[in-house]
Amino acid sequence: MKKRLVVLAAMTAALCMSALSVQAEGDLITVGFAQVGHESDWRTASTKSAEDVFSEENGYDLQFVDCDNDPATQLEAVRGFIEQDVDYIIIDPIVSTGWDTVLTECEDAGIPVIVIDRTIDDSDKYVSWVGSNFLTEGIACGQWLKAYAEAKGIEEINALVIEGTKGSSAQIGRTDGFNQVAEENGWTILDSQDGDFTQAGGQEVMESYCKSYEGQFNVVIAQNDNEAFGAMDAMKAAGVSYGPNGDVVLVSFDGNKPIMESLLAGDLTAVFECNPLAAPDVEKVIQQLEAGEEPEKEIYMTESWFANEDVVTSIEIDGEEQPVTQMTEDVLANRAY
Ligand code: GYE
Repeated sequence: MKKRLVVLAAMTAALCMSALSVQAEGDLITVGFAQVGHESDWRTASTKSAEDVFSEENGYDLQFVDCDNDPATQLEAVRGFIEQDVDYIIIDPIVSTGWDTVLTECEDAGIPVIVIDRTIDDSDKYVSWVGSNFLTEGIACGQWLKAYAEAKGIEEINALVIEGTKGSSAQIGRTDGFNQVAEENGWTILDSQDGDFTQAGGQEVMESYCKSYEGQFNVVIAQNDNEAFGAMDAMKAAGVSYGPNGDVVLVSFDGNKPIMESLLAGDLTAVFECNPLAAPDVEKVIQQLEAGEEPEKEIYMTESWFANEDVVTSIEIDGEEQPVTQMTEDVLANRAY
């Protein structure tokens, strides 16, 4: 008899628990995230940031689609989220145009869209954008190079640029920002080609640069970390030395741990950070919407500039003096990604 009671009690408890968890699941906020792909260390950090923030534990059901760098797949993913009637849609737009129709569809379905990282430039039918100022990153790179060349007595700049995915706002901003400073200073940009933000792409572009511009270049600008790794492999194979002790000034954008280790080791000369940990700010936007508040339309991530040497300690951007941090063991140990 006693035993039966215990079993009964246990069954009742189990029933209550499962009722509770059904109820809890019903309360989860469903978020569809159309991510660019998995092309780089930056992207991996961005995805992890979203998975950490939009976890079940935190009250979310994250529907994640890796769009494999294909704009058509990304539009399909967003339409899939509309069909699923998710509560919110996050888009990291592979390219910055071609969005108005699908954003109108989201609007008609009453699903708020939050844009993360790259920008959408042909529609404003989204609630908020959270990301980085890519133009500023490009200008920072240019201003640093100007000060570095002056300090090192480098009289002529003959640069090769390995661009990120063409048509992405990250590529557009970094290219425009750097070109602006290059023009002001009469630098020569020998070539500027698409490395698609991947290591293989960076290597391929650099291999062809090493053949076409042998002995003619003294600066390589890789628009992300992974392209910089690819460029290093290509230069190594071609017998070109790079970094603060080499013949070629090598810089990258992003600043994930692996490249920061290379910066400390003296393989690169400088790195211009782009912070991938935007998901907590996206969550704030969602929580504001849940509370019936109106979030900011644009939210900028903060980022810093890093160099192997302490030759240039600050640069001026838009009239503001910004520090350039020398990479050390300590700085590296404190990096969040
Ligand atoms: O720099 C690159 C990634 O959109 C800022 O995309 C992002 C860029 C980042 O693939 O590594």
